[in-house]
Amino acid sequence: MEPHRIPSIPASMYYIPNFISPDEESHILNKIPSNRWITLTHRRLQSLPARLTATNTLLSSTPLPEFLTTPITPRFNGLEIFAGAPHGVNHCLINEYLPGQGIMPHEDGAAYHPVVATVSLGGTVVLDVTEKGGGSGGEKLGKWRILQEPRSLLVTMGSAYTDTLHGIAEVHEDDDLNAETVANWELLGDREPFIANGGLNTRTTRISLTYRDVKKVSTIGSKILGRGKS
Ligand SMILES: O=C(O)CCC(=O)C(=O)O
Repeated sequence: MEPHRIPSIPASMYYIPNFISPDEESHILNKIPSNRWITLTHRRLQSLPARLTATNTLLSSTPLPEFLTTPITPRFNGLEIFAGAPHGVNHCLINEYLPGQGIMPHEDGAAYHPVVATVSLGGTVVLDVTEKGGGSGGEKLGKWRILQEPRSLLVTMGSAYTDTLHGIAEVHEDDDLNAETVANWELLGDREPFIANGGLNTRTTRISLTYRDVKKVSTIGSKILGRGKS
């Protein structure tokens, strides 16, 4: 993973362009169920195999559907991304963002093993990463911008997971994109479109697949219904 490490950001975030092929991207986009969207005010999402309970438990004995695992999770295994995770990957959040939609700065928190792997599909977007405040309010907090191209993989772990917030601005265009302002500029698959467009990215619909390992898992609900293994 070392060649993919994003410099200047707290350890560690990694960016891999073209993690999946255009055909694989189309296949996944076609397989996303059209009837499972949960509509929020500023975006819609699907939580698979199930939403977490109020106590951050994954109540399911169903594995992730095939379209979310093949070919992606064997590639995670090859890179040992979730090697230290108790269950490997057991959860995927599918988020859809139309132009002008985003997500408030937040952290992913203690419900998950502290590794996140995000595959981007469709449009390009800037992810804003901010150092968490120490409380006094006086200190200058680190800020970084990560450009996520379609078919790329972004991995966050370590103090990048525990000590930063991430969010996506609700804009129609990301501007001022260049080597000075984009932390993963040198790692991008293709910088030319942004250079040719004066540092501008015009947003189109983007779907992200956020893979994580939920720490607390219970199959009790399915056992009560008689579908458990034992
Ligand atoms: O869509 C993304 O890249 C970010 C998603 C995210 O932050 C989340 O699901 O917690």
